[in-house]
Amino acid sequence: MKTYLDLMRHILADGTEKGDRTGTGTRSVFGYQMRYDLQKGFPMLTTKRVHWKSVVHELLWFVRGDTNLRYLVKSGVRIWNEWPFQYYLGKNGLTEKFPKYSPEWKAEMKSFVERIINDDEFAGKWGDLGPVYGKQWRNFNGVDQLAGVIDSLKNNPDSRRHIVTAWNPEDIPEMAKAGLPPCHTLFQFYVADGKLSCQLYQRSADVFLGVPFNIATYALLVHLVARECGYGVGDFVHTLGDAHLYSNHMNQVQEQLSRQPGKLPKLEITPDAPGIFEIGYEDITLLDYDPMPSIKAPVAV
Ligand code: UFP
Repeated sequence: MKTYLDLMRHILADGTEKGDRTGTGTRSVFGYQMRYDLQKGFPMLTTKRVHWKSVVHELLWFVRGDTNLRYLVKSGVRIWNEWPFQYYLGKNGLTEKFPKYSPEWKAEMKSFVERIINDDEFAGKWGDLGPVYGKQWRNFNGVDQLAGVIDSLKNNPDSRRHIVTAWNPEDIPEMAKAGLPPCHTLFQFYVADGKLSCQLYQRSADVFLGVPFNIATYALLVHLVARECGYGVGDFVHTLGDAHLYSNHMNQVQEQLSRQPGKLPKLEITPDAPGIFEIGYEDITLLDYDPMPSIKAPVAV
């Protein structure tokens, strides 16, 4: 994972100080590309712990076309909670009663999550995140892009049109409940020598917090699609638009850069597991993942 550390070094050396939507401030470059050969191991960061369980559950949630928070919170994944919760507080005139990150806010979040899990009507109303990734991948204005691309990968591997886009301009205004328009904007598959490669265009990249997670998600997607189509795995090519380090992550970045990358883990999928649309969490295992300890950093919101 030296590739990832090189990106951090590049931003520190050649980046520009730049303001951003969150008011935090960043050091940023525009346009950068990384390449991970998936034959050489699974590109999960070893210089800090990345939360594997969230990577797998979130990807399966996208792949199934689910856009409701319920599956994630039932699986113990919290990464999408904040925005729908804040939206719920806002719509119910509760934003001032529960100041962000206060003990009361945390307690209210806990009861929000419990109601999403236990109350069907509540989950239907407040757990639905709107037209996020799952919707666009499986039903972009009626088109099942993921099933279509899998079909074309099997039947017309040389095609140069194996594309899935999450960027649906008409739906962007409806993404308030999810907080953000899609960060991973578009991906393309490529088949050569019986191996499947994938390139992602990510419009905006929080290099310290978001990118390690994004790399793992797409590496896993390549494995799942390759298995579905009967190919081996090739490269994951990660292309970034605005690649930034937040100004309040700089100590963590230095800590990260002081660590030596270790051996990459391996991905194992149960041989008789069902296909990509039915496969479960328990069928997907990361072997020999022995990272250095996690490094905490504030999320810019
Ligand atoms: N971000 C990522 N990866 C993700 C994701 C968000 O790096 O998968 F969902 C970061 C990028 C940026 C912020 O720092 O979240 C999104 O803000 P904006 O919409 O202003 O680009």
